[in-house]
Amino acid sequence: MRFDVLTIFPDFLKSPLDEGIIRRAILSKQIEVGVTNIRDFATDKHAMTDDRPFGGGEGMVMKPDPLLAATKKVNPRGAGHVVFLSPQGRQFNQQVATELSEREHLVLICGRYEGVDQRFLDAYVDEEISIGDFILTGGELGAMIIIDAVTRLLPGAVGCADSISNDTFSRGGLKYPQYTRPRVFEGEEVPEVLLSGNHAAIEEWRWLQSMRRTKARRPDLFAALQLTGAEKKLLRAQRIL
Ligand code: 9D3
Repeated sequence: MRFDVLTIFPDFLKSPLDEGIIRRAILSKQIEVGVTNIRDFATDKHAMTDDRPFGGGEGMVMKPDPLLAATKKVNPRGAGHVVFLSPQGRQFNQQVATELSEREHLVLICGRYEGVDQRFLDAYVDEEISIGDFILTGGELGAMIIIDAVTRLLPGAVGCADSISNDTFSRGGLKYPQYTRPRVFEGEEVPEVLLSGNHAAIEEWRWLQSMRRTKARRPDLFAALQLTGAEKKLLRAQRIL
């Protein structure tokens, strides 16, 4: 899979692409990541990528022509899926990550300033994606989040397939609490069941912990769980349901 990021701050992406699973995915050619400086495609002598809004008002707007030239450079046949990172976009989540992971080429366009000329968005952007309801200074970290979440879904990127199928959002509940050595930390013991060697008991304890947590912290996820009759009975016995 190939990602192309268009940005006026290419260095923003450098170090997160050079660590851990993403770095390994690049080295093993699972993914290719191109980072393109939009400023290199500016046409005027000052290499301006933004200008004042028609109609007046605060802030600057990204000019459409440098964005188009940069987009044509990385996506000459228009075959890639072009995403504009924007607070106005559809909200990114695990489902969107899965969907994007089925594409061969993603072009991720990062805005700065107050926005991008609408004529570029209308003609060359397939969809706008927001990473959540908070205000960032630009789309670069959003693009990085998409690269990160999508890459780990690609076959072979994460060590064992198990760690993906056990993910919070694929099973529908939050992760149970985990413990490692030492057995006593600042006077606090590890829950006894985890030392029992009784794997059925451990599995049930973990599932109940997961359900308790999900209900307390993410009532929205808890309400959406598809529970069997036996599971509901267990939850009632524990006063979780
Ligand atoms: C004072 C700024 N704004 C008025 C409320 C508009 C605004 C413009 C540009 C707000 C943020 C930004 C920069 N943000 C992004 O480019 C961005 C973003 C975000 O801010 N939140 C969540 N997802 C994304 S994806 C891109």
